[in-house]
Amino acid sequence: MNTSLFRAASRPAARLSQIPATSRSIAVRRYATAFNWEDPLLASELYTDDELAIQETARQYCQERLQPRVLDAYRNENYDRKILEEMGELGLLGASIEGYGCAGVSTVASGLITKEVERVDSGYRSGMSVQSSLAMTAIHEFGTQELKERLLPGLAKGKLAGCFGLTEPNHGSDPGSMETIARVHPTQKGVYLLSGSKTWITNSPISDVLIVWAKLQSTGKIRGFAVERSKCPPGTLETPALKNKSALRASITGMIQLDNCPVAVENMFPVVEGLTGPFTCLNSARLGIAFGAMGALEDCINRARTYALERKQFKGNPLAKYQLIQKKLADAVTDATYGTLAATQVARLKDAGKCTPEMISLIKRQNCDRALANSRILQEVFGGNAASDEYHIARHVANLFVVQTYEGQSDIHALILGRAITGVQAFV
Ligand code: TGC
Ligand code: FAD
Repeated sequence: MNTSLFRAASRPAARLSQIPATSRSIAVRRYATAFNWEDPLLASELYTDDELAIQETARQYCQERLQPRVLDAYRNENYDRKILEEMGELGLLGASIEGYGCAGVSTVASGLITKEVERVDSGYRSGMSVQSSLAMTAIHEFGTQELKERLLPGLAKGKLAGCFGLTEPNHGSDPGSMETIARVHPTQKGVYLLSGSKTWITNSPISDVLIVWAKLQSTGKIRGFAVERSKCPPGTLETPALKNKSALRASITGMIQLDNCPVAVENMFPVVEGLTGPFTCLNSARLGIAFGAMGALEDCINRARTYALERKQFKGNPLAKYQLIQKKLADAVTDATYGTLAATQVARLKDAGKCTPEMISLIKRQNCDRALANSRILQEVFGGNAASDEYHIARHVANLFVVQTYEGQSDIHALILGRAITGVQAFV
């Protein structure tokens, strides 16, 4: 018998009245009087004054400059290239990078920017994320000093546009099997020839700097290249747009086709090898998406609530009076609240050097899944009017399907988590 445990259990417990008043003082329980449905658990109290000011700047730009353009952009599948320059002017591009003309803000502030952009449209957030988290992060983390100094300031200002080519027609969830190759130029010293094709690449048709991940023919190892369009001879680089998308129509998407495209060895990332390179950039972009998806969901909530208060059915009652409608709103508000808090916590951990990729998989998956599921249910509040694009809800629903798919489809993130939980690899 464990006698010490037995003795501890038989010792009389201290009466609460014997505990010093300071330890038990919940003298008067006070509750705030007003519940704020737009920020139910007061996430804003977790942000610094600077972070709140940055969010406000981003929100003002997005509501005043992007929201009025989005319907036309979506209808005509037309991405306005000037948006990158406008964002650059405000310091929204590569915002968490220090130096090179970037703002150097916290990961939380960067997430809040993403949330405000996606509140308008996931496609606008996509264009910004690819420029910032994927193209700029790749150069910042892995490029030579010369590449950083030459390319980052132009990307930060939006004067240069960037993209990130990992996915191929035959390899999406499994980029490790990519077929794009880089071989040493047979006659020119210090030059690689890149051949292969990448597909579903955000920004590729307008990009000046294309980050391309390819296998070295000599070693079979994946390496990253910053391909500069202006340096590619005619016929070696094509970036046709993929038109008639059913979602993400306010962003521009295309292919990257490389046919013995010469790239100087100085444009190859010198140190990083294997999937660690692209996945390091994806960690940053996936964290941004976890915030962004909550912005899109909050816009759906706001619109559905307004509609439910204004639309009357049965004896002149607003839809908002009916319990089934209230439940849809309660579920969505709850998920948006939890998702925002979780993303904030992971962003703080990232700045403290305590974040793991699995944490990011957890919030990318959960926030995208919940944003998609709730937006789809909130769509029902609009009845037939949901079919009109002027109510904006159908656009968010269509977009959120893609957001749940790119940067690792949700089930892929479940398998990443499953591997971390069990120690058993599902991908082999
Ligand atoms: P696995 O064996 O797991 O890993 C291979 C190597 O990579 C390292 N690694 C990571 N490093 C840093 N961060 C991470 N998150 C990492 N995950 C893995 C790992 O340590 C290993 O290193 P080493 O040195 O041992 O070689 O690789 P796997 O082939 O088994 O991978 C499986 C899986 C599912 C994890 C992976 O392939 C995956 O995540 N697939 C999803 C693909 C994806 O996310 N594609 C995104 C394309 S870009 C995009 O969609 C942009 S859209 C943007 C927009 O428009 O907003
Ligand atoms: P697949 O890999 O063929 O997967 C199809 C389905 O099978 C998915 O549901 C997946 O979860 C499931 N599946 C696959 N493997 C497994 C498994 N082992 N176990 C269980 N289920 C599995 N890529 C870039 O590189 N850069 C970009 O800028 C970019 N932008 C994009 C923009 C848009 C609008 C879109 C639609 C895509 C973009 N992508 C980009 C590509 C995106 O990352 C891929 O579509 C995504 O990674 C999924 O790959 P896939 O489409 O080939 O699907």
